[in-house]
Amino acid sequence: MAPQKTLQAFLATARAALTVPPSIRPTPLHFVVGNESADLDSLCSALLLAYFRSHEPPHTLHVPLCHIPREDLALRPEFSAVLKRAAVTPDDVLTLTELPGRDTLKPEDTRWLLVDHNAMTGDLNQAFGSRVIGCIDHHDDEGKVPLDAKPRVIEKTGSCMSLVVKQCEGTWDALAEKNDSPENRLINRQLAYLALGPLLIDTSNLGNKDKTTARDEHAVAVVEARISAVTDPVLATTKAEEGYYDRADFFDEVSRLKEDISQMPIRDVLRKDYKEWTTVEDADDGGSGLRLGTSSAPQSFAFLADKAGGEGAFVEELERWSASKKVDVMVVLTTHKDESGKFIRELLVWARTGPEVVAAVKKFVDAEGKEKLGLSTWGDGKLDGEDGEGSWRRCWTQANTAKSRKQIAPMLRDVLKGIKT
Ligand SMILES: [Mn+2]
Repeated sequence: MAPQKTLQAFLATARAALTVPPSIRPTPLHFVVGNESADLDSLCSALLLAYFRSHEPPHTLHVPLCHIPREDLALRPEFSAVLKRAAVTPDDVLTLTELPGRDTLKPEDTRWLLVDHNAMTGDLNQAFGSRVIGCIDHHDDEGKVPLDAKPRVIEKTGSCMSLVVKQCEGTWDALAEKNDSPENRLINRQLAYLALGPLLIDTSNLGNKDKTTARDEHAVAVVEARISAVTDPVLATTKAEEGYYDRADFFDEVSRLKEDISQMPIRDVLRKDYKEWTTVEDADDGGSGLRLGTSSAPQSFAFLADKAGGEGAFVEELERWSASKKVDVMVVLTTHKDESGKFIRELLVWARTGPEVVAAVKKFVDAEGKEKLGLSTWGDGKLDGEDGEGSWRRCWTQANTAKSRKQIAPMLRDVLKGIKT
């Protein structure tokens, strides 16, 4: 096994593979990419999996790609904070902006590993959907990745990172055993922080019983052992490197950054954690599938309405966003804690493009939503609205806080699939 690179050196190698003339680029070129919401889990899972796949036989370079344009990295200060612990900056990572154009990067010269999703979406799917060779994911299986793909890991865990750690554990142990120098320990401590960020965020510091699994707990134990293995103050340039570690402190730091949307305009809040599906394959290629858009926000609707300048102004912002994304159904899912510290979920669903879509969404509410999700009208219906038969919007408080986008999006996809287009 080749000696371990720092994450920064690894990313420089990956960048070089994208920027060299096509004639000397490794072929096929392997990529690891997370889902389009590009949350901490997707971003860090792609980095860590690409790193270890590149370090284990047959030492095929895997390029980790953030599934967003470079400018969108600025919406994710929590990612920058975790990267800092791994001694890299957002300038070091690779985004869609650095992906060479189709004129020089032929789909047949690429291979793609998906993390934190199991069906490629968006522009990448248009170009490279047929070049997916495996996945590691914790969402519902959409049946797109061939059953004999390797790896093909789909398992319910709080964080996809837990499955990535499981997958890489053997290689990581072997590399660490082979070189026990202080320098190498420091590299492994930096990589451990990369894993720890999403592990703690996705499980609320292992405190959310609805999400946390034994795999998540195991992964945290694995990476914390690597963090506490560094005690050499000579190499340290920061308090974190000196060996100081407190799980709650780290969790607080990252979650505070993730939840701070005070400086963000509403459009950026909707953009920061956005995921979209179409009901028909390749529908964005001029087909006639229905489009479902979903934004998750880490603050309440009251906060968002206040930020926008009132409920009416918030609905206008949402209208603009939904129109720009051309979605048939727009969903906003919020999470926050109330004054007593109780965890609250709220849900807004807006069927926008005609009576059939409205009927399907009402069916979801009556048949599944009300009972399974425990929906009750939000704010005396101040965010509700309809426009003839073609548009219908409702906002609720969601009593069943165990159901997140992971469960709600597939429910909505199911009712929308029933519509002939
Ligand atoms: Mn995830």
